[in-house]
Amino acid sequence: MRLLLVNHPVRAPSRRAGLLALITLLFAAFGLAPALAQSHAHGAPEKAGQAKTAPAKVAPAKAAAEKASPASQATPNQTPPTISYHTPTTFTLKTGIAGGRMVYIGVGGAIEGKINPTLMAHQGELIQINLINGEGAEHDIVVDQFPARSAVVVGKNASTTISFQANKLGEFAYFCSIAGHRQAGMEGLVQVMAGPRETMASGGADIVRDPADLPGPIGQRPSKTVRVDLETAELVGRLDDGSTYTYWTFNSKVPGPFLRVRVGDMVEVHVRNPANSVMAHSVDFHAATGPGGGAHTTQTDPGAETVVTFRALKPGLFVYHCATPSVAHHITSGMYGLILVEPEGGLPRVDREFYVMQGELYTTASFGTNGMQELDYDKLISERPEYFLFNGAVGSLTKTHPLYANVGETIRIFFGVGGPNFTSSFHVIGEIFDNVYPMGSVEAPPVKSVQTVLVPPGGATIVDFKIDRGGNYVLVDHALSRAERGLAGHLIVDGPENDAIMHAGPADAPAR
Ligand SMILES: [Cu+2]
Repeated sequence: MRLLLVNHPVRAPSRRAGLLALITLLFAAFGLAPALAQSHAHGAPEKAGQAKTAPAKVAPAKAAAEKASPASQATPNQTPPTISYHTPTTFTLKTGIAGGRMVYIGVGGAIEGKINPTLMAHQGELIQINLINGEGAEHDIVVDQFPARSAVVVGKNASTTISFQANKLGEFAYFCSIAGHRQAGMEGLVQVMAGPRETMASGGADIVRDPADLPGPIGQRPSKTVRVDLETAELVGRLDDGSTYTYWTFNSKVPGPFLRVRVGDMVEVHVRNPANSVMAHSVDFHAATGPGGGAHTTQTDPGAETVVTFRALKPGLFVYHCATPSVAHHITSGMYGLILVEPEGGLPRVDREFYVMQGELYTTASFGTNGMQELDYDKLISERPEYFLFNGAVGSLTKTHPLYANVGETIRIFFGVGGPNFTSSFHVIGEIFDNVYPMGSVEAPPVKSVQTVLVPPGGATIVDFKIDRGGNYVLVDHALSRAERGLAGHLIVDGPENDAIMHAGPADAPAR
C-alpha cells in the first residue's frame, strides 16, 4: 500500500562497490531471480582508491572528521569491481474500477490515487512493483519488454511483487494479461529516463547522529562526578529525500549523545529545554536507580532547566529516553540515547567503536511520501509504523553517514533500540559477531560467534567482530520487511577481499 521511495541515488558509486553481492543474497533469500540483481555500470567508473575509508591509523573518535574527504586519504589497494547499485524504486498498484473500466490505481506517494499512473524510473534502477488485488477479480501485471511478469492474484487484497532492472530507455507498457483486461483499461506506462535520479532536497536539518560520533574509552581512573548536558531541542529534520519531520531530540541529533561514565561515577545531568520548544521534556536513565530514572525531577518546561544526579551503580550499556507523556510520542520523535557505564578498567579495546540506535516513526502519510510528515497518534498506539530507522532518518547509515573500517580491524557496535515498540533482530549481513554482550550486560562473559541479536525497546547490546575481508556489509534488523521501510546501514570495509575466506566460483578457482 505504499510508494516505497527507497531510491537513493548513488553520489559516490565506488562506495557501493561490493554491496551488490550482499543484496543479491538478500534477493536469493526472498526467492527472487538473482538475474534481477545483475551488476550494471551506472554512473562514473570506479577510480582506483576512491572507495577508501579512514585509514587504519585513524582513531575511532577521529573517523567522522577524517571520512569527510575519503578520497584525499586514498591509498592503493585492490579495486573492487566497477559496479554501483540503486536500492529498489518501488511502486504499489491496486486493481480497481474507475469510470466503468478496470484499472490500476496508484497507492502512496506521487502516484497516490492516480489511474494507471506512469511509473517514473531512471536508467539502471531496480524497479519493484507491488500489485494488490483491490476487488477480488483475477489479475496480474506484466512489463513484457523487460521482461517481467507477476503471479496471478485472485482474492481481494491478495498481493504479489515483481522487480526488474530498468536497463532500457523509453516508455514501456505495463498491463494485465488476463484475457480482455488490458482492453478493458488495465494498462499504463513505465517511463525510464536517462541519468541518475536527482536527490530531492528536503530542506530539513541533518538530525542523524554520525555512528562514529562517540567519546573514546575511559579505561582506568577513579570514580568521579561527571556532568552531562542535554538540550531538548525540537527541530524540523530531514526524514528522507524530499520529506521532513519535526523531531524532538537530545542535543539536536538522533539518537542523543553517547554518554560514557564508569561504574561508581556520580552523573550530574542538566536538562535544558529551549524557550522556543513547544513541549515539556525530561529524561529517564535506565542506568539510574531511583524513581523514574530521573524523570520525576527532570520534567522541564520550555525555557527552564532541571538537574538530577545519580550514581552509576551498575556497569552496562543502558538506554535513556524522554519520559514526558505521551512517552511513546516523545520517543518515536527521537528522544532516546545510550549511556555506557564502563566496568572498572573498561571493556576490552577494539580498533573502532560505533553507535547505532533503531526506532520507528508513525506518520499520517504512507512511507515514502514527500513533504512535511506529521505524527499519526492512532498508528502510534496501535503499533503500525510507517518507518523503521537507524539513527533517525531514511538513508542515515547508507547514504549520509555509513560506517567505515579497514580489513583487519576489530569493530564494536553499541546498538540500542529506542523504539518505542519494536524489538530488533540486529544482524550484519556477511559478518558473525565474535563477542556479544547480551542485553548490554558487561558483567557476564560475552557470548561467542553469534549471527543475530535480539534487542528489545529500551534495551541495548554490544557486539564486537574482527573484519577479515573487504567489501560492504549491511546492518539490518533481520525482520527484513523493515528494510523496505527505511531500515538499513552500510559498513564499508576497505582492504583485500581475501579469497581464502570467500570467492566466486568453485573451491579451486584461481585466486585473482
Ligand atoms: Cu520529550
